[in-house]
This record gives sequence, structure tokens and C-alpha cells, in this order.
Amino acid sequence: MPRTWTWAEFQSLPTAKVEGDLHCVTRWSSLDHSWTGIAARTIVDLVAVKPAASFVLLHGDAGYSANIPIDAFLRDNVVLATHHDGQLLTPEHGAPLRIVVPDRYAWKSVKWLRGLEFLEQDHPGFWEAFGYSNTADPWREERFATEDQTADVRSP
Ligand SMILES: Nc1nc2c(c(=O)[nH]1)N[C@H]1C(S)=C(S)[C@@H](COP(=O)(O)O)O[C@H]1N2
Ligand SMILES: [Mo]
Repeated sequence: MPRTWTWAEFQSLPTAKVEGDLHCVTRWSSLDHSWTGIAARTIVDLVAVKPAASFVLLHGDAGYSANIPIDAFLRDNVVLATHHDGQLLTPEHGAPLRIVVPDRYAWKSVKWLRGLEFLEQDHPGFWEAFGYSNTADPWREERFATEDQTADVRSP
């Protein structure tokens, strides 16, 4: 059975604030955002994720998804955000909940987040299944799988 939260329960979890940028794969970046929400680490602690879990599939609305290794998910700057720059998220930017993964291309920052799936084996998300990079490090310009400079499973 998946662990679920009502919106009220979810909003009562301890919050964290992170700063970061979004790097879209189509070559725009938008810098110096702040997001407030629940730290990814808080969720992992609450659900007692098994040590065998090595990957996380981030599920958005309407079948959108993205995959990241659990080490990348557990970075201090990964947050399940309800607020952007001190204001509630707008629908366009993912309200009521989006994940923000500043160290990966922004397609991994799934908007309208519905759930997290912890997996032993990696599983491609929506864009990854179309040939986008699995690792998606914007500093290495890993846009497409053919440009990956790093192995699929690596420390962030
Ligand atoms: N659910 C969902 N999340 C998504 C997307 C999407 O199409 N659906 N697009 C991604 C892409 S490609 C980018 S660049 C960012 C854009 O975030 P913004 O709208 O807050 O700028 O959202 C990401 N998250
Ligand atoms: Mo994007």
C-alpha cells in the first residue's frame, strides 16, 4: 500500500527553503529562485524507504514523470515545493505541489506532483523514454542520452 497524505496532513510537515536555478533543456535558464516546501529527505525518513531503493520515479499529473537516482533526490536542495519566492505556487508553475531538483535539467522538476515511487531498478520517465538524458547534468550539457558523459548510476 502506498503511503498517502491528505493535503492538510502534508501541509503540517516541517518545511525547508532552498535557493536555486532552473535550466531548461531548450537552453533557457532562470536564476535565483527560492522555493519553500517539504525537503525530499523528510519524506524518505517518514516512509522509512528501504535501503534497496536506488531510484525515484517522480510522478506528475496526466502521466508525466521523471526519474532520478536516490542520491540526487536526497540532496539538501531538493524540495517538494508549495511556495515560490514566498508566494503560493501558481497553477502554471505546478500548484499545488512541484518538486524542484536544481542540479538537473528542469524537466526533472516535475510540476503538479502526484507521487513518488521508490525503485530498486532505474525506470525511464516521460522524456527519458524519448531519448533524453538519464543523468541530465546541466553543467555537462547532458541533454540527450547520446551526450551523457557519466554512467547512469553515479553519485550526484
Ligand atoms: N508535470 C510536468 N512537469 C514539468 C513539465 C511538464 O511538462 N509537466 N515540464 C518541465 C520542463 S521541460 C520545464 S523547463 C519546467 C518549467 O518550469 P516552470 O514552468 O516553473 O518554468 O517544468 C518541468 N516540469
Ligand atoms: Mo524544459
